[in-house]
Amino acid sequence: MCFPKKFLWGGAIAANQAEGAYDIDGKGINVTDVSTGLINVPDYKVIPGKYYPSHEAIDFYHRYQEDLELMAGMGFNCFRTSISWGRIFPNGDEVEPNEKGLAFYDDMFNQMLELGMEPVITISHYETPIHLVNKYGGWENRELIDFFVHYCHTIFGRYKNLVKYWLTFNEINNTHTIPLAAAAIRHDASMQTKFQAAHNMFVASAKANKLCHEIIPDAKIGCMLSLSGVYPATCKPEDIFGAYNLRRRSLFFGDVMIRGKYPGYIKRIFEENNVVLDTREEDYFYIENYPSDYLGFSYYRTTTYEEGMPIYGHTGGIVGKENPYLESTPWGWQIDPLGLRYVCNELYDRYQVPLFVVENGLGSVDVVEADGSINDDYRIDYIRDHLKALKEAIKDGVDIIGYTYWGPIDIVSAGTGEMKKRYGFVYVDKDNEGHGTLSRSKKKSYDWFKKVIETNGKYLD
Ligand code: BGP
Repeated sequence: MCFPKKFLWGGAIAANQAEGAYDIDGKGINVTDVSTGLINVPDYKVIPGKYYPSHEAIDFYHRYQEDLELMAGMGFNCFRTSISWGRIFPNGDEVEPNEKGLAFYDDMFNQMLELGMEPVITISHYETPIHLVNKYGGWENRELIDFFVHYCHTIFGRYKNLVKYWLTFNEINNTHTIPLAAAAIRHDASMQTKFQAAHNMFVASAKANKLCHEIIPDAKIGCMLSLSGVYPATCKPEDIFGAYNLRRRSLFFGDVMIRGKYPGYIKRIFEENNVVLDTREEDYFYIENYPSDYLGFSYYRTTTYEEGMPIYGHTGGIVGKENPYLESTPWGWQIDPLGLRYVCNELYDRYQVPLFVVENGLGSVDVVEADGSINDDYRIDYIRDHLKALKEAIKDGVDIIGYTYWGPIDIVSAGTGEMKKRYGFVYVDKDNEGHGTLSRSKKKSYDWFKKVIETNGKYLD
């Protein structure tokens, strides 16, 4: 038993971390354009003269033809990226879309299909127009539901013959930890604001699901959560229950979006924290009747939780106490392949819908040798071990439809804004200060991953 026949093999990026061209062809400014890295406090507007790594990024906007060919060269049969909302509706609240933005993605998706790659498209990957934050207060405001639905209507209609796999909000559960990026609310938003924003996004997502099925009957539309794992730090019952509860802070999002209703445990959290949601009767109708078709998720690492400890999170998920049994990346992300098998089982037991690993990868420091080669054996090891774990999860009976490796070409790190934190099979010559030729070259992992795909995951060692 191995990977299923039509398994989706590919890579994943996001517009804001790759495209650059942040103010070109009518694009508006979005939430990541005003930040130098999501772990930093955002500026809420572009400060003239300040260096923002994502403004040029790797210039995928002008180089995607070459880059997509490199991806197809590894045998990818799918490719995940996002549509930058502000290229289509610069401020987010316009009636008429920006034709240049629409045409850009027309070309890109057509090229993917010509190269044999199914587009997997995130509708909102940390790219809400900043105008919607500054004028309306972001997703806390119900008006955003209509703006989002209008945006979805526009892109579903335009790309209905090109895109069959959609995801609504990237890592929607990061509303708690990276509020501006994930929910377009201020970085210091209250719990009340966060849950209200989440509610409005649930309604918007359900409405998008409905619309998607009406406009593109053969499409699948999923939700997307950050689901790196959490273990109890010890076998002390308080740690075990605390870790369980902490995990439910994330699973809550899946519970609403897939199971279609608010779970009992969250009502208790609302009560204890004086959270009172502003809702309409029809919200629950949409949430219940238009759930996600599949669960897309990111998995990078695991962490541990000890009762009472302060919790924070970043792009890799919740950060707790270090696990003495695991090794870490240079950025302190603990590497745990078995954790991926654990999480796949956990999620499938809970939801019974197809799972799609839409992000998994190793951010590390790469060295270019004198002969130009880059020997990233550590990356090969990371992927090999995670794919082995995924294989085991499939043997356990979990329905996994695909694996898109995060950052198959080096891009700007979402969390830190660095170029030094590289994930790619393809190296991009650019440093943290923005210097470099932007030329692309293959790392050792490129040919290795190609062989993995060629053999549908049989060749790993
Ligand atoms: C996820 C995001 C991605 C991506 C990844 C890696 O949270 O969906 O956008 O960047 O994390 O994080 P980083 O770039 O901070 O290493």
